[in-house]
Amino acid sequence: RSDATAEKEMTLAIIKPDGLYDNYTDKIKNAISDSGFRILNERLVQLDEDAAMSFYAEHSSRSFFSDLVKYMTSGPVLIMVLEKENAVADWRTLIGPTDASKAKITHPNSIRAMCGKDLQRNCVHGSDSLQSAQREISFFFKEKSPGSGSMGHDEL
Ligand code: RTP
Ligand code: MG
Repeated sequence: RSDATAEKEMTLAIIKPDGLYDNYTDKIKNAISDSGFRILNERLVQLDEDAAMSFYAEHSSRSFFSDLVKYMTSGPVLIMVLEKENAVADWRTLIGPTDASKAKITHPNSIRAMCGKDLQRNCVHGSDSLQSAQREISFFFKEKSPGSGSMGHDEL
């Protein structure tokens, strides 16, 4: 629906270090707008180890956690708040499955098929639920009281 009563939803998208390094920003942003999302806010940041660990805290006990933190701190990332009806689920669908090498076969039109490489280097992030989206948006965009600093988010 596109009528004024349609419920908009917000989700958090990240272009990960490999996506920026390989210059996929414009292609990803085109896919975002072609799919009806609006970019409400964006920041280019360099995550430090603490920020990456805290952002992906749900995975702290996984064997891939330290590799994930190394990957996410290996270069700048572009953080975006996307808005659309059903934004959380629709962004997950648009990015495709976690393993980009499999996405190339099973979801060839997905963003991860376009710009990802493998299970780790999959070029984009998407919130996995409405609750995650709210946590992740405030993680990067919450108003900070003066003097509270900006832990782990070095603005570029
Ligand atoms: P994301 O949170 O970044 O949107 O990715 P996702 O939901 O599709 O996958 P998730 O299970 O949340 O994993 C987070 C990120 O960790 C890296 N990963 N590495 N080596 C491995 O086994 C492995 N598994 C996952 C990926 O970068 C994945 O996106
Ligand atoms: Mg996830």
